[in-house]
Amino acid sequence: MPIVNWNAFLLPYGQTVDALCLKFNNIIEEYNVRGTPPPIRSVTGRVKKIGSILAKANRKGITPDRIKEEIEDIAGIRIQCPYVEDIKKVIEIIRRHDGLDLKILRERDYITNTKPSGYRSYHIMVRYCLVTAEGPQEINCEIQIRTLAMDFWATSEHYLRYKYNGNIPVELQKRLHSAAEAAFQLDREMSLIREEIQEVEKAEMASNDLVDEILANIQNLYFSTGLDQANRMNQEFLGLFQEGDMQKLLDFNRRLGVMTDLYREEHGR
Ligand code: 0O2
Repeated sequence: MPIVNWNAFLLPYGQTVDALCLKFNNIIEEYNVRGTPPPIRSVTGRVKKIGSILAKANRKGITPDRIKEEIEDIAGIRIQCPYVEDIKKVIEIIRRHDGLDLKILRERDYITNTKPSGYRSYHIMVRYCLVTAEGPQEINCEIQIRTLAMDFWATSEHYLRYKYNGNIPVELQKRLHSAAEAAFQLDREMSLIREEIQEVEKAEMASNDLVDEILANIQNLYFSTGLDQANRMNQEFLGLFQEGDMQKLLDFNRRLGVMTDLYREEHGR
């Protein structure tokens, strides 16, 4: 039966996109809390426009009553990874969820098997189990995993494909091919210097965590010993922070802890 109410038809796809975006954003947060650089830089999602659904159905000879079953990317998630190596980590994370809230239907590796256009990306088709008022509903979704460089190339090429109605002029196609090659080289180079960048990233995360901890300890000190002591320590902290010596800040934080503990022991609180 053809779709009559598109809003009602598309609603669970939008909810699936929201649920999956939240899931991957939670994973990013988990890594951040652990102080480990996340393999995901950002997650975006979209529900295919009605016009694109109909055009795809026409192109593939899909009858209106088979759209739900045969167009598997009405819901789509795009995961951008900083480095090529991160793509594998994300694939593993998704595979660990297979059989839980989602089922993996198919995987397509357009990174090893680059498309003739120059397109590189890893696709995982999943069937997501959506919680609805009428009970669980299974919704297909395509997850595209790619690096930032691959993503930049693919979105630009997609615009050009749209502009030229699928027939990109040969000269422009050649330039796109060399741009794809440049993106590939960029990913390789970035992978080679990745460890050095991540060391700095980790140090920055640790330093931010330490500052949060110090400020919380100064606040504790204020509650235990009063304003004067807390003010003095706050001034000292600001001076040390400007110096930017991590070891001095660590020592200072330890001192703060000891001061609060001592005061509490002496005053029995
Ligand atoms: P949109 O507008 O991005 O949603 P198949 O499963 O083989 O019968 P399908 O579904 O076209 O056919 O699968 P394929 O080839 O894996 O493509 C799925 C999606 O990957 C596309 O969806 C694009 O988003 C993206 N993609 C695939 N090839 C290219 C490419 O050469 N360039 C760009 N920029 N993206 C590509 P849609 O529905 O084609 O488009």
